[in-house]
Amino acid sequence: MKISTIVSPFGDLLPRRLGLYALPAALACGLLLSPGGAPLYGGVTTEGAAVAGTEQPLEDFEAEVRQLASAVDAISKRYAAGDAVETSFKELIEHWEGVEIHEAIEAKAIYLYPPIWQGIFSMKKAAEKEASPAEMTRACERTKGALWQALGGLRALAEQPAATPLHVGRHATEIHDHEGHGLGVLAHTEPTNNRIELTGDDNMRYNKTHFVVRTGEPVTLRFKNIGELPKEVMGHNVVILDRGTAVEPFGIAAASASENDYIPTDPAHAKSVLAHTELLGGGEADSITFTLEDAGEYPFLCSFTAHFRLMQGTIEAVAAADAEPVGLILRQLRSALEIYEKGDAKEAETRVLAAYINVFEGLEGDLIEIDPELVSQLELDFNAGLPSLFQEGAPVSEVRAYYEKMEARLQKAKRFLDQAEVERSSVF
Ligand SMILES: [Cu+2]
Repeated sequence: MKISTIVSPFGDLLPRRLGLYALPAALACGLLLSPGGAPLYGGVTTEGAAVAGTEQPLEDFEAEVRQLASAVDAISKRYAAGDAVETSFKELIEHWEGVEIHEAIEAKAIYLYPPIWQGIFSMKKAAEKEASPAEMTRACERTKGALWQALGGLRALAEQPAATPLHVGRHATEIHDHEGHGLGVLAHTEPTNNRIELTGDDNMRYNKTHFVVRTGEPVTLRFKNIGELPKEVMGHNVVILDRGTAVEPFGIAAASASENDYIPTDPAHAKSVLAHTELLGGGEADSITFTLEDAGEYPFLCSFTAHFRLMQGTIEAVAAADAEPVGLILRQLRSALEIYEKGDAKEAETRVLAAYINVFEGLEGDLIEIDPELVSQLELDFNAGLPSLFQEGAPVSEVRAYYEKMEARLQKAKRFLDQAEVERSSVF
């Protein structure tokens, strides 16, 4: 959802690419080209190429990045001259949220997304604390660098769409940074429909490791072994254990139950098994249904010999009230905070991003019509505010204070959404 289409006084009246930013584009070409005419940041040269799944040619994205970069430069200049830049940030954010490349990154390469927000946020922060012009310039360079990198990332996608499985959508599982390092499994939270879709592969990986379901209602779990290897060497299953069961001793005991497809039969371990799929070879699938009566975390694992070391996760059962979207986001953010306190800033960041992509994005559409500024602020919170604090290694008290502000904004969003729901239902 693009904020500028709502906020911009031009609305949809002007074709954005042709009209709205034509002037800054012309200026940008002058500002950003080196004397030889080559783009300073390494522009796109792939002519006529388009990112798989979008109709948008890369040249259009490049033009958009130039316009954004020029807007960033303008802020830097204005700041150095001592002029107020507060409204410029609003415009810059609206500009960024309105361009096509924004949408392409969101849909195709989400790992390119946070650095841009972080850049914009660092500019905003520099202004707020009245930093030196040099510091503002650094923040501006950071933003521009992230924009050009994003363009480069999309170009790479366009050039090898098949070789790099980077497509990241709402049901995405794993995200990577631009060097291809995994940023972790992106499924810590999703609005639950009590349906679990899980795959296992020949690398001994589940595609997801965390699910949220509602207590007291049937859960359907569909599991597929998407590998090619036979069950004898790379069999996978999903075994759901009772709350509090230690995975490691269970997994070790299960290894000696090969005659029973690795489901232990001794009473001590058998009583921990709440449900399990068949043991599957490559290409096979199985579906099971079970109900978790009590709230809490239920471990699951693949019980094939030693697979639990890589293949395990948790199903979190929550009361229906905690399963509504804002409740889910808040729980997820709190878990990010806890993880951060334990020293894993990277994982904390991943959780925040997961809450953003898996849940908040789904609310944006309704919320944007009610309070676009609130949405804009929350976009910043998710993509830059909280992640920046994690990256900086900010004191826990500061992170908590930020979370509390964010929680207040999310509660406000929830009130709006609840109100809208009431009004909607009273129409019918
Ligand atoms: Cu396995």
